[in-house]
Amino acid sequence: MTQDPADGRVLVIIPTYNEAQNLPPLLERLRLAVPECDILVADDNSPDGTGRIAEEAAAGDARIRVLHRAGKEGLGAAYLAGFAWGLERGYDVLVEMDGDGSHQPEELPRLLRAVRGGADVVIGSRWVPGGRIVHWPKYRELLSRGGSTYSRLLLGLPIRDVTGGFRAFRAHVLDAGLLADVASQGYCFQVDLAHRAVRAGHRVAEVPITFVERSHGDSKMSRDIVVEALWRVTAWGVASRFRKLTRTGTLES
Ligand SMILES: Nc1nc2c(ncn2[C@@H]2O[C@H](COP(=O)(O)OP(=O)(O)O)[C@@H](O)[C@H]2O)c(=O)[nH]1
Ligand SMILES: [Mg+2]
Repeated sequence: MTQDPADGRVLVIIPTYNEAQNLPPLLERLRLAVPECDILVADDNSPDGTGRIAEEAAAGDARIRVLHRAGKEGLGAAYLAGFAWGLERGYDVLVEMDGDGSHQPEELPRLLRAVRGGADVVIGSRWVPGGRIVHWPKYRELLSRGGSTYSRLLLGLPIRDVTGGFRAFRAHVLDAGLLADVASQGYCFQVDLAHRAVRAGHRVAEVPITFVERSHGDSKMSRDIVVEALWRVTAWGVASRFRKLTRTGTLES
């Protein structure tokens, strides 16, 4: 019998910037919820000492490793470095998970089950039936729902939670072709990956999650991140419409 990738080695990548209070309880919960996974913390030299705290956790658990990056370069760059680290080491499944406790480790087995069920990419989704948000301010909900709907319609994606960052990928999805020239830095990195995965013909599934807003520290969401997402998604949407039109010949005659 061939081994299913989801029964293989799983690497959970956690990007962190100033998550000193959130990281230790998260690592404990993750260890309990998915004892067999390895964990990579990708820290951007957090001023609050998150990198040192991650090292302390790694000293007591051989399955935790820390990628120290020179400075804050955004979520996308931290994930790209984490993916490269995991792919070099032959992991079968790579998981994205926030370091502030919003993504619940106890729900990760459900994502991994969907990988085992045949999906190439599994998105933990707030906006499918059964998905929930807890303690999120109304403006964040509206921004997130609006961002997902805009991206879904403009890019023609069969995905409800396009911006969600709790995901599991079969390793083969994250090949050099898929990741070539990814320039998105902030949260539109997630839209970018979803768009690329759908265009490459991978099977993308969503499973409902309960997203719990952080109780410590600050969100790194900023106006710049929203503006980046808006202009990039709009540019991709226009480009893909243009491609469709030229394919059908409507622009050529
Ligand atoms: N390494 C790294 N992690 C980041 C960066 N920006 C955000 N993060 C992490 O990405 C995750 C999600 O960020 P968060 O601020 O909670 O975003 P929100 O949930 O949308 O408000 C958290 O674990 C952050 O620490 C960054 O520039 N570098
Ligand atoms: Mg958060």
